[in-house]
Amino acid sequence: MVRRSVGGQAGGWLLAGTLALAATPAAADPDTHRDCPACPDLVMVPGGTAQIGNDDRPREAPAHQVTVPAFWLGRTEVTVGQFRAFVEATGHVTDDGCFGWTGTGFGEVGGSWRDPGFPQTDAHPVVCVTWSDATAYAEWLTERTGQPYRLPAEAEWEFAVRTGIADADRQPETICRIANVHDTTSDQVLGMPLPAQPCRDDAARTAPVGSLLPAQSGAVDLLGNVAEWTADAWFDDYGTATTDGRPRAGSDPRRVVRGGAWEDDLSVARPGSRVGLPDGFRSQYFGFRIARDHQL
Ligand SMILES: [Ca+2]
Ligand SMILES: [Ca+2]
Repeated sequence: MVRRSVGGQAGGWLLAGTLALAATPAAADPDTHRDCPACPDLVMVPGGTAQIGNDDRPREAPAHQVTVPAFWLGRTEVTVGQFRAFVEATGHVTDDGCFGWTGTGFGEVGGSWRDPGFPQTDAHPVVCVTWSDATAYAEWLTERTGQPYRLPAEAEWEFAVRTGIADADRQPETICRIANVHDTTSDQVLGMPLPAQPCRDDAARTAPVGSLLPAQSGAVDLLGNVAEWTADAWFDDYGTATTDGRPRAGSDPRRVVRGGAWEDDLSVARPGSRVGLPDGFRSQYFGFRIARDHQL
């Protein structure tokens, strides 16, 4: 597979037309790792310090610095095929029902992760899964490999986007190169009463993971495709945020979801956007990716 990346080293963002081309399979990439043949690929997010949050948006304030150790992050969102392997191996029981686009409005569409209301292959990101389903998947990987799998903290997730995707690649006309969002494709096919981005990613709903360009770390689809459950309990702002990349625990049953999805525009599909949903919520727009500490 040919890997191309956007984003870049500090002060050296790669621009459209000068994308780095490296015919390196993911499994052979020195910064890509897999703990078992069927385990998700991991990419290393280099540690460092960055500013996250936004002072001009109450739910994202205050902007603050975080210093995050290097960590492994799932290269892709967990796929239908990967989640099916987990269900078949463990007998994990999921609940049916899912929120999404009914064709005429937003509401309950029935179905389940097996049948979310639109066609998916095993290469698509799994949807209609709860936070509990996601954490159970991570726990299964831990049991299987002996490695401490978990969901990423929201600070880790935002750090990975802000340090791995350049501002130039997150503009209305360029976002479709890196993110499956509500674009001209979904606008034409679905007719949702939502603003669409003025670009084309060729996916009306979910796309096979890795269809678009990766971030500098090699992670794909951080923004868009499916929004991603994180480890954090919901807090209304960043007032009690950690500064070392650890997730926040709390009594609120809502969990933080990041990145926006295939029905979102840049008001949601951007680094700082935070959404809190009950941990049992299932949506055509929500999936997850896994993470683990960097301790090789
Ligand atoms: Ca799209
Ligand atoms: Ca995503």
